[in-house]
Amino acid sequence: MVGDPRPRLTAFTSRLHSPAVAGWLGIALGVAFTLAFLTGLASHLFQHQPSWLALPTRPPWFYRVSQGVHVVAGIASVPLLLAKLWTVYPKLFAWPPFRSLGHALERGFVLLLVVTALFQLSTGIVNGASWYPFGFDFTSTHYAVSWVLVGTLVVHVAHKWRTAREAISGPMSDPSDGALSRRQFLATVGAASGLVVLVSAGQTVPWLRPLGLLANRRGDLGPQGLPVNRTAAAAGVTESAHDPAYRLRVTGAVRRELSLSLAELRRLPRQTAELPIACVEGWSAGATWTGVRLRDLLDAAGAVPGARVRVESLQRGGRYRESYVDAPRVRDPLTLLALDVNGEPLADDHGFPCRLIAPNRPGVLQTKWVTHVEVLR
Ligand SMILES: Nc1nc2c(c(=O)[nH]1)N[C@H]1C(S)=C(S)[C@@H](COP(=O)(O)O)O[C@H]1N2
Ligand SMILES: [Mo]
Repeated sequence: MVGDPRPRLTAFTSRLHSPAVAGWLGIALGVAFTLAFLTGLASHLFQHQPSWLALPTRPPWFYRVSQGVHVVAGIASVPLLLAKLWTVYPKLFAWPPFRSLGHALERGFVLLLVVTALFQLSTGIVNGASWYPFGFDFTSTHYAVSWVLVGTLVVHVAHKWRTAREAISGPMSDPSDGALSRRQFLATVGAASGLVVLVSAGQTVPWLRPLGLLANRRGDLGPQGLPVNRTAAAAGVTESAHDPAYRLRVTGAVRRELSLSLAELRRLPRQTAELPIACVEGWSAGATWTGVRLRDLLDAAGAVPGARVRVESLQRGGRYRESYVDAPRVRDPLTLLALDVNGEPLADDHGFPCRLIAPNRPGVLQTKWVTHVEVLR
């Protein structure tokens, strides 16, 4: 078509580049992104609990489900976003690029939306694979960009609401001329989205484990039927964990400090709790833990009532060598310093000689190789 004077948009002839297809995909993406944002916000608050916010200890599995929804919504969004970008890409070639200041602003917003959406999905997926090819800190950047994405999304939805509603309200029947109809295209994208969820959700949904082709971890693989995040060797604690001089110390706002050897710790009354480890990287697994209740230990030390604690690991460096336990979790009968998992003494990689396990809490805060509990007022 040399010298064709028609505008460039006519070069895109597929009926799939239609407002109705874009509208339906937009709705699906809107739902998925909203779920991912809300559960991501929850995860942020659980990991960086502000002092004014009490986070419930029940149900014990809440964080596990919330984080599972977060990861599944993100994974489901990948085919939806790619399809949506393909549907609307002729618009990227619209000519002239800007008709007015308003139009320039609108295109700027769409560009920001596309870039932040691609950024969130790609950083989330590489985090799930524990792979950090970028130079920035994952959690804080992923969290900050989520606000930009949501802000841009709100503007975009407000702007497109009417057009999309009109586009999807009419019947969507295409002539059966052999080319893919819009219905078939949407069904295919929906199926692709469902399929990637099915083959990856096994990392967090036990009955989908056999299908977990793309699952980054399987909840039942690893020593004692439980995945390992950081091994004892990687944390540099193999020796100190087996040192006969190991003590669990309870200090701080207490009437008498405790210093217990492993043998003494094992002689204390024991309790059992069924609790999951729910890693922020998207895998989770339930286990049966047996050990000493944190509150019993604090009572034995005569801790001040209503105390929080800082739990410290034998691990010398690293971000997750310590964690804080808020007062409701300290008092919760399910919060243990576990010595056994699934009926055996903890494997080195799961935190031997003792690890924290508390209800409704992200995996990053379930500190392994615990040696010190500091009672805070
Ligand atoms: N001391 C210490 N404890 C830690 C970690 C760590 O790096 N160091 N990783 C945490 C993370 S991110 C998770 S998901 C859980 C995993 O526990 P597991 O390896 O026993 O499954 O341990 C947590 N406890
Ligand atoms: Mo984790």
